[in-house]
Amino acid sequence: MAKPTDEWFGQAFGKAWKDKADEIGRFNLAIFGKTGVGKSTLVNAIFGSEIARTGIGEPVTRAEHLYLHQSGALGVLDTRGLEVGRDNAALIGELKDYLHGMRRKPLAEQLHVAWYCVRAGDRRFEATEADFIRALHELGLPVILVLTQVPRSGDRVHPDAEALAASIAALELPIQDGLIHYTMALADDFTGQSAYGLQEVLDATFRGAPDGVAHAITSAQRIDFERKRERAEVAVKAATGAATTAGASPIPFSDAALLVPIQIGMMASIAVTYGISIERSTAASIAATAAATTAGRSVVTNMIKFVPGAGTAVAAPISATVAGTFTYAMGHAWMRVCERLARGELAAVGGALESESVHRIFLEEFKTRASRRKPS
Ligand SMILES: Nc1nc2c(ncn2[C@@H]2O[C@H](COP(=O)(O)OP(=O)(O)O)[C@@H](O)[C@H]2O)c(=O)[nH]1
Ligand SMILES: [Mg+2]
Repeated sequence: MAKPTDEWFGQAFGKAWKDKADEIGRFNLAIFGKTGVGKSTLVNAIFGSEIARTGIGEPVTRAEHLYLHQSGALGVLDTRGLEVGRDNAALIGELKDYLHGMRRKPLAEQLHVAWYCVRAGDRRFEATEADFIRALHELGLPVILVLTQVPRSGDRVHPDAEALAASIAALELPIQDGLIHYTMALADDFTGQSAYGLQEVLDATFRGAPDGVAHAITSAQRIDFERKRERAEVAVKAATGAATTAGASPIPFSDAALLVPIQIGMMASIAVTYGISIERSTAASIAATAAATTAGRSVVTNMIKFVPGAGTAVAAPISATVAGTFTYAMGHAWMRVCERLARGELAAVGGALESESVHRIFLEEFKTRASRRKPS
């Protein structure tokens, strides 16, 4: 087996990342509502700003009024040049064509959920908007109804928004869970409004979407770190189990690199779940495990000294317990790094400062986890 040098490690990590991203696939969201109600702002608040910056996206129908923006595990279908309410027939017609073309494609290519946005301040909801929502439902799309830019005082939303919601509710539209969501996607310092309601929209999106895209939604969204942690822990558990099995042989210390592919797969999976790009997570994974600093010595030989019970002599075997603990600690240390990266808490990409912070955070958490884990 090749020595896990930085280059080797980076390539193996990149390949594992791509495999994992392919496996997770894509969550495709359609957003509708009148121009300027806050659709893009809401998508960005929940999924990050990548989508808005990707420009106009690709037209997906011949009539070219539907555009799909893709970014990692997320696809956003947007409309251009047609207005909901005014151009319902044309819009629904194009959507029907699109959905028809999708029918035989894999799940990751299909449209999963629609958000319909109404700006609370407009104080009106037209009959044609209700018709449009019913038409979406008939096309088989779960519709999540969102009131945008709803001012709130304490835990009381603006009475006008409540009145608007009540008038919409009276229409008994076929919407997800029968719920109308109040939201404020952006905080406003001037009026003192804070953002709220985003988690509820995300939860409804999970309920509406097929189970097969839950991992893609988890990966694409950036507000619910609890869900990311849960997914990442599944990957850590699986890798810990695999490493324990491998260690049960028991493997000689010099063959400890046998564990590395298991750990690379685990780390790539976690990076994808946290929505860290392939470039950034590859750089961070190298910085974290720092094979470079030890001039080609394996990650394992570099770090195993922190695992209680591990021999330090080259001839000493690695036990199942040590192999498991080692992998478990690595997984949690890497989760910590990915969470900090995803929250934007670490300095610029690829810079020396970021590499140093990544390495320090990883090692700290690794040591803590390795010393705390009880042998199973
Ligand atoms: N303060 C505040 N402004 C918002 C909010 N949502 C949208 N806006 C603003 O409303 C305008 C239109 O929003 P945009 O997302 O582009 O609307 P879209 O045409 O439906 O995609 C922009 O200037 C946004 O900054 C919000 O929740 N709070
Ligand atoms: Mg927009």
